[in-house]
Amino acid sequence: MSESETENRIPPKKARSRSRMSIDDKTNKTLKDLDVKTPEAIGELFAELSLALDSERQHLIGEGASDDHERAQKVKALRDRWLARKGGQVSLIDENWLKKAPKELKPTVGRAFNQLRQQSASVETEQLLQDVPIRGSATAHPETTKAEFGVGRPSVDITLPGYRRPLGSIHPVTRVMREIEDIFLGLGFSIESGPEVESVYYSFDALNIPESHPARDEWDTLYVNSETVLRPHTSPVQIRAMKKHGAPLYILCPGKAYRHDNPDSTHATMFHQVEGLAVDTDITFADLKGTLEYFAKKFFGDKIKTNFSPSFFPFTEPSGELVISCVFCGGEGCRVCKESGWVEVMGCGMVHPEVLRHGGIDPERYSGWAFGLGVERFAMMKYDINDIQLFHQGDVRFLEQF
Ligand code: FA5
Repeated sequence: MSESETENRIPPKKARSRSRMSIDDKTNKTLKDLDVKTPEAIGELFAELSLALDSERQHLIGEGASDDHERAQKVKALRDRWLARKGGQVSLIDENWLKKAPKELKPTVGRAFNQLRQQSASVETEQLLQDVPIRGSATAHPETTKAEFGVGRPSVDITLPGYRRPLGSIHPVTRVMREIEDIFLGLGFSIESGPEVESVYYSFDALNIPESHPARDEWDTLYVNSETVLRPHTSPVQIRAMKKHGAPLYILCPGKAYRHDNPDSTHATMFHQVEGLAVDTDITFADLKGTLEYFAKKFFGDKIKTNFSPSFFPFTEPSGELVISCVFCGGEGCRVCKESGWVEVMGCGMVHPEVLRHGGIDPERYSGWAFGLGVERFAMMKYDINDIQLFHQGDVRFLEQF
C-alpha cells in the first residue's frame, strides 16, 4: 500500500471532526471554518445536505399527522427549518457558505446551492400539506383529499367510533316468564299454548264454571261476542292440551290474559300468566306441594319459606294458594305483606274431576294438579317494582335497566 493511498484513506483531522458535526453546526460555519477547500469536498457537503433534507421530509411523511391541525404544525416546522428567511438552512448556506466562499470556489458552491434550493421546494407548505397524510384517513393519498375537499378541510376519519344503534334488552316480563319456563322444563314439563281470543266454553264451561256460576263475575273480561271472549286466564289451555295429548301430561302454558279490572298499581287489563298442569296416575296434593316448593326456592332463592292456604277455584278441588315468606322483609313484616310476613303468590289445587272429564281424561284412572300465576306480580317481587303499569308503558328508561 503506497503512502499516498494511506493518506487518502485517513481523512484529515478537520474533515474527521466535520463528519461528527450536525447539519446545523455546519450551516452556521463558513466553508473555511469547515476546512472545505475543494470542489469534491463541496460536492460531499451539499450531498449531505440534500440527503438530510430528503430524509427529514420522508420522515414527516412516514409519520403523518393525527389531524389537520397537527399536520399544519408539523409542516410549518419543517418548512421553517429549511426555508425561513432568518435562520432557515437554505438562508444560512447562502449567508455562510455561498456569500463567504473564496472566489475560485464560488461557481461550484453557487451551482450546488441552486440545486439544493430547487430541491427545498419539496418542503414548501403547499407541497408538504399534500404529501403528509393524516393517520387513519379514509383518503389513501392526501392528494385526493385536496382534490375532493380542498386543503384544510377535514377528511373522513375512519378511526372515529361509528354511530351505534342502541341494543334492546329482554323485557322483564319475558325474562321472568323464561326463567319460570326453564325451571319447569328442567322438571320434564313441556310448553303448550292456546288462543288469546277464546271460546266461552273453554274459558268457563269446560272449567266447571257454568253460566249461572258467580265465579264468572270474578273473571269478567272483554266479550268479542256471546260465544267468544278475550281469555281471562290461561286455564283454557289445560282443556285444549288434555284433549290434544291425553294423559299422562306435564305442561306449562305461558301467555296473555285479559280482565275487566280497573288499572292500579297491581292490576292491569292485560297481563301475563303461567299455567302449570300435571296429570298422571297416582298424582296427589303432596306432588303439588313438593313441586311448587321446589319451584319457589329455585325462583326466589333457598331462604324462601313456603306455605299453603285454602282457597276456592271451580276447576280445582281442593284449592289453595301458594304462600311464601315476604321477599321484601324476609318474613319480619312490612307494608307489602301487610305486616303478616307472608304473601300469596299463586292459585293452585287438584284438578276437578269434571275438568278432567271435559278434557277427555278418565278421573277414575287419572288425577292431576294445576296452578296459575301472574308473571308481572312475580317480576314485581323479583325486581322490587311497585307499579305494574311500568311493564306496559314501554318507557325505555325503565326497560333499559333489565
Ligand atoms: C286464576 O286465574 C286461575 N286460573 C289460576 C289457577 C290455575 C288456579 C289453575 C288453580 C289452578 P286468579 O284470578 O287468582 O287465578 O289469577 C292468577 C294470578 O294472576 C293472580 O295471582 C295474579 O298474580 C294475576 N292476576 C290476576 N288478575 C290480574 C290483573 N288484573 N293484573 C295483573 N295480574 C293479575
